[in-house]
Amino acid sequence: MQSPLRHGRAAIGTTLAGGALAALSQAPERASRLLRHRYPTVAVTGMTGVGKTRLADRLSKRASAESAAGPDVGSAVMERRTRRNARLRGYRFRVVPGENAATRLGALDEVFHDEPVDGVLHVVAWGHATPRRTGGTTGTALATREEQLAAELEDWSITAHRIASMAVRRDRPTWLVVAVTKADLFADDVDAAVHYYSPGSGTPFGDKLDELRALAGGAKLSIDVLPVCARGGDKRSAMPEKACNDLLGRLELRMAQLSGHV
Ligand SMILES: Nc1nc2c(ncn2[C@@H]2O[C@H](COP(=O)(O)OP(=O)(O)O)[C@@H](O)[C@H]2O)c(=O)[nH]1
Ligand SMILES: [Mg+2]
Repeated sequence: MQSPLRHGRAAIGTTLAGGALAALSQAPERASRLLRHRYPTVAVTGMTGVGKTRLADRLSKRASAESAAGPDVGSAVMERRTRRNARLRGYRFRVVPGENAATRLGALDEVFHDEPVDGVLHVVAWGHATPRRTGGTTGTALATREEQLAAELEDWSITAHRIASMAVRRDRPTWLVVAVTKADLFADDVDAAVHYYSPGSGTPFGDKLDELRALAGGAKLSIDVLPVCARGGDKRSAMPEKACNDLLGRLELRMAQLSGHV
């Protein structure tokens, strides 16, 4: 049996049918552009233990599951989170595993090459990453802050290269937000931390950001550095929960601006 639609189209003739078919074949392309506009993809990068999962969970309003596996277990697979709001706008987060796992390379390929993301949230913690043991080893993992900062820098070099090659390949601009998280752990030094991670600061991290900007082209890459924390202290602490929520709110606002949501 013929459907009414097919019947109607046949009756109207080939010209209109051709137009309708053309429109149909463009539909997936338009739908994906609309999806990208409303739900831009965001790569969440940074070394292991730095607070990526926590932050992505907060930003997607998802409660962190700190139960079964324990709180300090790294993830070897890409974590996907979606944030939706009432106005059908949000983000699709892709948390790249920070482990030294083979899956990390695949995940980096995915977010910076195969399905290039719209923006990057690079997470750092001013040397306060939670040390994790590599699979198979025993004993407590301990690292000094200096070692952690050096590890952050090494991790950033790899990610920065990927961002640069993605940015030069595309016409539209890419945004990068360096999220300096765990601010509750250095509440009195937040300005110094933000300075350390800022372009033009002359610090090792700042130098790498300058290099990245020169490689990618200033107009093609916007860079913001924002302090944040995914978990605040109690009321009497230097960074109580409310202060953390304010910082989180500022990060959300900036991401919304960068994504054209506001
Ligand atoms: N004090 C504090 N701890 C945090 C914060 N964010 C994450 N953490 C803790 O740091 C550890 C590592 O966080 P996680 O999100 O798993 O790091 P990931 O390996 O980068 O995904 C966990 O124990 C978190 O509870 C924060 O803003 N402040
Ligand atoms: Mg994680």
